[in-house]
Amino acid sequence: PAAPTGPQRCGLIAIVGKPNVGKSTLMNALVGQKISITSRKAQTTRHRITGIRTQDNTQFVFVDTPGFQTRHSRALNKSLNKTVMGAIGDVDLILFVVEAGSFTLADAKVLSLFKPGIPTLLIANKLDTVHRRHEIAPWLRDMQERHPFAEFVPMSAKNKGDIERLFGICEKYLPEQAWFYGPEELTDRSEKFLASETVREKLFRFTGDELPYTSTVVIDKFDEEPSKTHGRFMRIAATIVVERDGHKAMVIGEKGEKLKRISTEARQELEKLLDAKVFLEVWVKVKSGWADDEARVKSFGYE
Ligand code: GDP
Ligand code: K
Ligand code: MG
Repeated sequence: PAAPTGPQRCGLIAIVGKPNVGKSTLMNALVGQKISITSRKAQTTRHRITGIRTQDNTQFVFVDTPGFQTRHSRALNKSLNKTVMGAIGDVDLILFVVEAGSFTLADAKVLSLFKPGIPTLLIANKLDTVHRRHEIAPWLRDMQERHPFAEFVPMSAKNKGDIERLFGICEKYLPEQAWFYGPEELTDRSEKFLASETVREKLFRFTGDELPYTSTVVIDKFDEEPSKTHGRFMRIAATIVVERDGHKAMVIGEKGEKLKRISTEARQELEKLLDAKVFLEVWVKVKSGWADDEARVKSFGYE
C-alpha cells in the first residue's frame, strides 16, 4: 500500500451497552484479532479493554466495557459499573450497542447514563437474526425520538462488509492528532492479562449455564523459560476461584474431564496468541463470598 499522506487522526471510541448485545464480538472484529473474550453469558467482560486498529492515517482506539449491571448490590457489580462510567467519560465517540429491533428497560438504563455532547452512534447489532426486516425502519424512527443519535447503523458484528463500513463512519468523528500507540499495537493489555481472560473464557464456555458468574481466574505463574527446541516457551499456572464446593465439582467434572477440556483449549489458544509453546496448569480453589467482598474483588484485579 502507498504510504499515508496528510495529518494523523486518532481518537477513543467506547463500545457500550447492556450484557450480551455483542460488544466484545464487535471489538474483536474491528481490531481483527481476538482481544476481548466473548460467550453467551452476561458478565463475560469484566474489565475495560482497549483494542487498537491503525489504518492509513487513522488510529482507532476502541474501548470495550463490561455490560452495565442493573443489580447493584454485589461489590463485583459496583466495580463493573464504575469501569463502564470511567470509559465513557472522556471519549470522542460512543457506539451504543443494542439488538436490532429491540429496546428494553436495561438498554434505557445504559442510555440514561450518557452525558450530552459526545457523538453517539446507535449500533443495531445482530441484524442477521432479524426475520422481519420491514419492522426495522419504524423501530429506528422510534429510536430517533429517544436520543439525539448522530447516526444509525443496522449491522451484524459477524459480517465483514458491515465492519468495514463502520470504520468509514467512525473515522469522521476522530480528531486530527498524533497516534497514541505504535501502528502495530493491538491492545494495551499485558500478555498475562490475556492469559487469565483466555482461561476464563473457556471456563464460561464449558460449564454451560450451571456455573454462576461469580467465578474468576488468577494467574499464579507466567514465566518465559529458555528452550532449545521452541522459539519461546511459557510456563503458566492459573487458579479458577469459585464460591462453593459444589461449583468446584462442576468445574472439575467427572474424572476431571471438564477441567482437562478447559485447560487444553486454553493452552491451544494461548499458544497462538503468545506465539509460543505453552505449558499450562489449571487449579480450582474455593473462596466463599469473594464477589461480595470489596477488598477481595480488588485483590483479584478489578478496578
Ligand atoms: P457482550 O456481552 O455485549 O460483549 O456480547 P458478546 O460479544 O460476548 O456476544 C454475546 C453473544 O452474541 C455471543 O454468543 C456472540 O457470538 C453473539 N453475537 C454477537 N454479535 C452477533 C451478531 O452480529 N449476530 C449474531 N447472530 N450473533 C452475535
Ligand atoms: K457476553
Ligand atoms: Mg463483552
